[in-house]
Amino acid sequence: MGYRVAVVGATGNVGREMMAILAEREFPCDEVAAVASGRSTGTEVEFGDTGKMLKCKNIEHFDFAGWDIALFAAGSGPAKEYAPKAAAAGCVVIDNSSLYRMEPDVPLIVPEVNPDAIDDYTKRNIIANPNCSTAQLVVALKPLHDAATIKRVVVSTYQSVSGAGKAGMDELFNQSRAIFVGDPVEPEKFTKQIAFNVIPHIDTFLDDGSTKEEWKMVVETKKILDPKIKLNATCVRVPVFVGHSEAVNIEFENELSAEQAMEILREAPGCMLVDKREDGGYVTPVECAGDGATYISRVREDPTVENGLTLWCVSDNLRKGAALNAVQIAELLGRKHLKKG
Ligand code: 11C
Repeated sequence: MGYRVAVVGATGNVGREMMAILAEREFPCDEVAAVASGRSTGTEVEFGDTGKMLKCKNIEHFDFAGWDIALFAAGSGPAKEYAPKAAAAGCVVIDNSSLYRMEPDVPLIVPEVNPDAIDDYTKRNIIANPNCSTAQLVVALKPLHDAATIKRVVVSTYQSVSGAGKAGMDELFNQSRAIFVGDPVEPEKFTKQIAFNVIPHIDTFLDDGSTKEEWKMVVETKKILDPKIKLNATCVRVPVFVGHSEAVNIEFENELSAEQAMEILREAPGCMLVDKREDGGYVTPVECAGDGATYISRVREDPTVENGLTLWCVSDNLRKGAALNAVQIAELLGRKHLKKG
């Protein structure tokens, strides 16, 4: 016997990836429901590449009783309204929005990093999925932290437009075309032109001059990996469709050579080291799109600090940064708690 799984936000970028990944990984589902807003009721979505079409059900009338797991990818508004209802009906919610991540009684999980934190899921019946830029970062940091204890991280991100949903992808496409044909460019989703440009601003501004995306990287890394780690982030939107990249500078308590770090990263769960130290011997977003690993390249010592390393990491933000991590959480939940299948 398998699980009954509802995907909430099934028509969005992340919801569609959730469907694809459930099918690809042969998650033991007896039944899958595609759930969406009233606007999308009746819209058909494919369950992965199986040819099986699911008609979207309206979230307003969906009864979560009898469903084991709900993967929410509908944003904070629907998560606020419907996740507690689903949880109260006995369905475990794995939510991709930022709403519950920092609640002390909601586990925030990256299975390669803090799998045991999932044991607290019963407090609310809600588990949070981290922000995409945090997920890939902590996958890369965890094995290095275990080896030499990280004190401080300085990270600059290069985040693709798919992080801003389908509207972000459409805006990059339409602006690129407009520039080629000489039409005017009018930013809508982003604050400035994104085609052939970079924008040092993701999410809202906070009082200290940082952005909420940068704040999320700080607090989520602390919650998932270690509250003692100091982190400074600059988050930048770049004209890439899928795949977030990060330039990461790390200061350790103890000595760790680049050679030792590469040895560790070669074996670390979720990591794929590609570091040939030659032209093209590194990974870019185009190559990681559609894949689940966090690719790590350009590992080198930083001679300006004691025990410092710098590296480059890239991952598919819709997969490890969102849908894949959520399905991995569901698999972990199944293995540790909701045994079926
Ligand atoms: C972006 N990281 O690239 C964001 C998208 O808190 O889950 C995901 C926002 C979040 O725009």
